[in-house]
Amino acid sequence: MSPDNLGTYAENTWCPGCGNFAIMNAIKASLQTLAQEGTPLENFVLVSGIGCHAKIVDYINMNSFYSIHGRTIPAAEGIKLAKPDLKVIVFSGDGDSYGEGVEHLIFAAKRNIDITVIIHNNRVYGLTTGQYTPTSPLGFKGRSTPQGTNELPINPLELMLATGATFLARGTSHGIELLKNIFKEAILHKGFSLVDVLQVCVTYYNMYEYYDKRVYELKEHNSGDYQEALNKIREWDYNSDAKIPLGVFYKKELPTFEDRFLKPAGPVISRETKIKEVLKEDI
Ligand SMILES: Cc1ncc(C[n+]2csc(CCOP(=O)(O)OP(=O)(O)O)c2C)c(N)n1
Ligand code: SF4
Ligand SMILES: [Mg+2]
Repeated sequence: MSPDNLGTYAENTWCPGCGNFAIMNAIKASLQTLAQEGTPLENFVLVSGIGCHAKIVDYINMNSFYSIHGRTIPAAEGIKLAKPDLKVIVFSGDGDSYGEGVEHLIFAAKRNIDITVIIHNNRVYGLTTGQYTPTSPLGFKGRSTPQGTNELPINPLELMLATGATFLARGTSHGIELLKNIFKEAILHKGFSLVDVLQVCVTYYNMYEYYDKRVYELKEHNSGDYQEALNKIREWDYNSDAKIPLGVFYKKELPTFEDRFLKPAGPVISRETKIKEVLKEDI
């Protein structure tokens, strides 16, 4: 494991032009910077689900855990609770964590566990060849919906804000400099952080042109104001043709799950002693 060379021997099987390359290059750069600034690479664990996105852990030479579809978050939470000093970074798909595993995402945000979740949100099931996901727009035509979907997408950042996430950001796979900065900030944040990356799947849902025309970077960010963050998050609902804000929407320091769960327990006392104490109080 060396910050200068994080590559592996594994053959890369992503399609040429896939947005996953940008996420991989950005996270490598962020981790290299963090290593130079004093956090050894051994202190990180990368966790992935199942999908095209998940192969990222095969391509980065660091400690990692390949979990199962929809269960990246519980795996990451287990690692964090067993070894709270580790920095745990999850790579998950929109199908993986906004679909099958959404309940885990909600509860991880609710308890503000100190992990970083990076969603490769290509708004399609890439690996299984083009079915719709919770963030596909209304009318999306794919393998399972040849006539177009009849459902509106969810806004995952709105869901995460409502359920208690303390760091929320969005980037795209066409903006690697912004991604590097956001990833680093998300990893350094103490608490549950989620970065929704509009990652383009060139094969099943090529949105490069669409995003390039609409994205803009937020000037003011790092807001800990819930209503302000909500207003920004609602500017684009994953369905409309509105402008798409990128950057950090929300950032707030609050006690984490580990702070509460792992605090030293009081001395163990027997049931008999406890009863005696209670009886004394009654006298
Ligand atoms: C428990 C379980 N359910 C379903 C699948 C089938 N499956 C594998 S990958 C996938 C979807 C992947 O989509 P996403 O998470 O968006 O990742 P992408 O390929 O787009 O990166 C599905 C449904 C599985 N392997 N395991
Ligand atoms: S199918 Fe899509 S997400 Fe999967 S590797 Fe190819 S371009 Fe990337
Ligand atoms: Mg996907």
